[in-house]
Amino acid sequence: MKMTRTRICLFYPLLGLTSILNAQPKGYNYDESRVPEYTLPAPLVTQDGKKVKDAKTWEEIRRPELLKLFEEHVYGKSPERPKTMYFKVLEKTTKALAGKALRKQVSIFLGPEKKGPTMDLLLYLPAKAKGPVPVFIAPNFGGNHTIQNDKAIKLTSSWVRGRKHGAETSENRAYEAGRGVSRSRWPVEMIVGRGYGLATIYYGDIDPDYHDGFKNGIHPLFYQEGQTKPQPDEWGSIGAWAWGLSRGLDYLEKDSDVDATKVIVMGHSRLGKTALWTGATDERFAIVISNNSGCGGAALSRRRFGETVKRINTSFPHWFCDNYKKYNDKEGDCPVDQHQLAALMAPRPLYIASAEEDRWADPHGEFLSAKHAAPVYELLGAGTLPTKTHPAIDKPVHGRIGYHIRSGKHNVTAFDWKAYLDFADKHLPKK
Ligand code: GTR
Repeated sequence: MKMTRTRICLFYPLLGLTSILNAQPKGYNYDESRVPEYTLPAPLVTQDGKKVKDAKTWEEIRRPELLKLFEEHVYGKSPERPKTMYFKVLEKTTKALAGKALRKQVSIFLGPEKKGPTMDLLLYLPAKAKGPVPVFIAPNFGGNHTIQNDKAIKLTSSWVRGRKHGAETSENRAYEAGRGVSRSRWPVEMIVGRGYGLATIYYGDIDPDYHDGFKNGIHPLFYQEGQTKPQPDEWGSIGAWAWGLSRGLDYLEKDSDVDATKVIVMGHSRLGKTALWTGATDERFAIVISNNSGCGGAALSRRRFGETVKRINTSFPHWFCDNYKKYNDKEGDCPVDQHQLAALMAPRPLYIASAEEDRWADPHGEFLSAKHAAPVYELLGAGTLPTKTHPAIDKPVHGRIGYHIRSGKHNVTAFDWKAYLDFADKHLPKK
């Protein structure tokens, strides 16, 4: 699949001019005419060169091959679910949001026998629900208490982003002043009003987001005798956060207020990359949503538009597995690209969303991943992405693959959530 600059240029003018005016890190390419020529690895050709012509070959041969390649070269292998897991209900169902929602909080011990880090899951459910409901699960950046101005939400005792790294000082503890600071990204009333639950976990409870050589967080719990850091093909932080989301689903499966066959994983930015890897590794998730996930998420790496593999591996050396660093400035040598990650969601509904001014994340590269994953959906008879060209700004397109490019910046807004709820309604109809 050879892509040329000329072909891609045809789509790009739709993205509008306003983005040109926005500040982006310097020294990176934001000019579509300078996107290098590249050849995308084919989702539907096996490693030994055979064309995949039926669902069985996809499911039994090609999908496992691709998953393994992403494990070995991009995100690293993650361990199995611990044999014994322990959930502690901190708070039983209580009325919240002026009676519109029910709230629960549960501690999930991530290691066996109550060892290792503990992750707190906050769950809001529609108060009027008559039975188990579909639930969105999405990780948060600042602690569960940042998503709502709700005094009852437990503060995290894990490292908190933006605070001092390293030593365990009181400065690193979560703080009251953070309560509700991210609420614009979490329209809980709208979500429960539409009949869905919302579960969130704080990503720092699983693995703090700074590079300490993997001494803290969940990784050490799984080291072999004498091991001090993950092997080059073992999980980094994104792998750990994704693994934590699967542990969140392990809890949701046990909660009789939740329809665990209808759990939707959603994430923004680095947590959008995480949501995609979660959906790829754990097929229990019914729908996967990537919001502005960019490089190492939905955006095609070979385009080198905005953030590059080298830059991401340099700024965030802990996010991916060490093998991924081999592809710094050598994206074309990587056996996979991100459209194949998107294809790993098939036949489940997948939503990729971009923001017009988020050029660092390469909105067009995010769209192209959706487009080049579509043939796998079509082969499986699962539907498709119902457009070949980049949709207009603020005009969501909802097939089995959904896509929108929202006006504005790198963020999660009510517009995004409304589109996700509409998409979920389409694919998970209420009885
Ligand atoms: C940026 C990073 C992006 C994106 C974002 C975020 O600094 O370059 O890949 O993930 O952070 O997660 O907020």
